[in-house]
Order: sequence, then structure tokens, then C-alpha cells
Amino acid sequence: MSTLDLPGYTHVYSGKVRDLYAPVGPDGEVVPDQLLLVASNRLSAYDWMMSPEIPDKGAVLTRLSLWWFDQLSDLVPNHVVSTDVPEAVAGRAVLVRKLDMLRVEAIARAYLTGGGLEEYREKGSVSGVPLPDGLVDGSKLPEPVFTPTTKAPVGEHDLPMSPAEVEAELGADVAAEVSRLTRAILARGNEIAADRGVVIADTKVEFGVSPDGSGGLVLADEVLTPDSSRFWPAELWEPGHPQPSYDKQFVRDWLTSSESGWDRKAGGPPPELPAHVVEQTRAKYVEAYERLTGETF
Ligand code: Q0Z
Repeated sequence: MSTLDLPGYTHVYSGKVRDLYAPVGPDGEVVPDQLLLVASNRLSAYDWMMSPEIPDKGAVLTRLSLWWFDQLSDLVPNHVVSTDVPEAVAGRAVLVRKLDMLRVEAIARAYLTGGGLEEYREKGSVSGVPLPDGLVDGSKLPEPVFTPTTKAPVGEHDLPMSPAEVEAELGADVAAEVSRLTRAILARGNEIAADRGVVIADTKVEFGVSPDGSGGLVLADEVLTPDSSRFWPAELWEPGHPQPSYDKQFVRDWLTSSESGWDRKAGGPPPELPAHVVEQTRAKYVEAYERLTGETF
């Protein structure tokens, strides 16, 4: 994958769509308390990496995350140190405080869909929280629900965690704080997004703590982006069926159309995206950024 040669940094880890580097000091030693978080232009759909990449995706998501960190700064401190980064990743990388990350994926849902909908249909509840009768795919929940999962290794799928499992992992006090903050972040996100034509159905956030044990939870990683959340165009929101995805709908529609020639169930890789699908998808990321922030990308 794209392990870039960044002056002053060494590659440490790559996820599906982001890369982590460690700064190297003048003595050649790794700087132990910082990381460079680089957002790539890679896109996944149906659990496959698409080719070609989506121009500007990494920059749009990085700018959106930074904007959200500001909007959320009265709720929770964040890991951002600086946006002064190497030229090769300018605009799509952030220097951050290296934290001890909690081993829980902190997810909250404000609308019912996906795994939450499956549990509701079976049990009338989501993550053990009882919900009113009559909800359907896309229904707005009375209030955001905390639905944590395990952090599975790359390639594996995360599994739901019960409240008892989260408490065993974090302790009761930290578990309660993670739940409260995750729900508050999604509620604030939707307060802002509601005026701007975007619905944030659910989101995954990551928290860490200072390795020296001082201070409380710190919001890390990316926040309230289309990669970490389900964004829906508000004008198309209609409970009762699966909602179109803000960012990936053109890709999914093309991949599942006869035009692509792809047989998803045959198990082979998807074909190269045509230029018009790449351009429409780039435009959706930019549109989400511009709607939410009110700024031009
Ligand atoms: C984030 C991830 C990947 C990008 C570790 N502030 C932090 N301190 C310590 N660790 C992290 C952070 Cl954000 C951290 N991730 C997820 C994986 C590229 C982000 F490959 N993993």
C-alpha cells in the first residue's frame, strides 16, 4: 500500500483508508508522544477497496474532522496537535497526541438501520435499550443509543459488546463516560446537521487517555465523517426502507447495475470505477463538507 516517504516520519501502520506515521526527532529516535494521521483517497464498498482512488477524499475528510473537533470542543478535548505536516500530505494529515486507545468502538445510533435494526426486529431493543413498537428501517430513535462493539483486527468484523463487557474492559465509571460522550457527540452533530440538509444516522468515535494517566477521555482519530458515520441526504430521508448513502450511493448503484458487469456473489474483485462515478463520488464528499460547514472546500 501507499507507504509514503515522508521526511521526518516513519510508517507505523495502515488501515483500510488511513495510514499512521511516527515523527522522528533530530537524533533519529521516534518521538514517543505523537503520531501523524494520514487520510488517504482510498474508498471501500461492499468490503472491497475500489480503484481508482477518489481525488481529494482524504483532504475533505480531514478538514471535516478538524471542523467537528472545534464544534465539539466544549464537550470533550481532542488529540489534535498541529496541521503543519509534510508537503506530500498537506491538507490530509494531522499531527496528534499519541494516546492509550480504549479497546472499545464507541458507536451511537440516532436512527435505526443496519445491525441496530436487526436486533430491534429480533428483540425490540438495541444494545439492550428497549425501544417503542412500530419502528422501521430509517426511523428516528427517541434519543441516541450507545451500541459499542469490539475492535476487530483488519479484515474481521466488529462484534456487539454488552454493557457488562464494556464495564469489564473499561471499569464502570469510564464506561458510563464513554457512553455519555458518544451519545452527546452524535446529538450535537445532528443538531448542527439538521439545519444543513444532512442526517447523521449513526457514528463511531474513538477515545484515548493520556499515557501518563493524567486527565480524562480525549476524542481521537476522525470524527463525524462519512467514513465513520452514516450520512443521509435529509431531503431523501423516508423511514420504511434502506436510505441512500450520502457518499457511496453512486458507487453502489453502479457496481450493482448491469453496466458494471460485476457479480458480487461470485466472490471476485469489483471492476475499475469509471471516471463519471469517481467524479460524482468526489462531488458528494465535497457537498457534504460544504453543506455541514457552510464553507467552500
Ligand atoms: C488511531 C487508525 C490507521 C489511522 C491508532 N491519537 C492516537 N493515539 C494513538 N493511537 C491512535 C490515535 Cl488516533 C490510533 N488508530 C486508527 C489506524 C490509520 C488511524 F491505520 N489506531
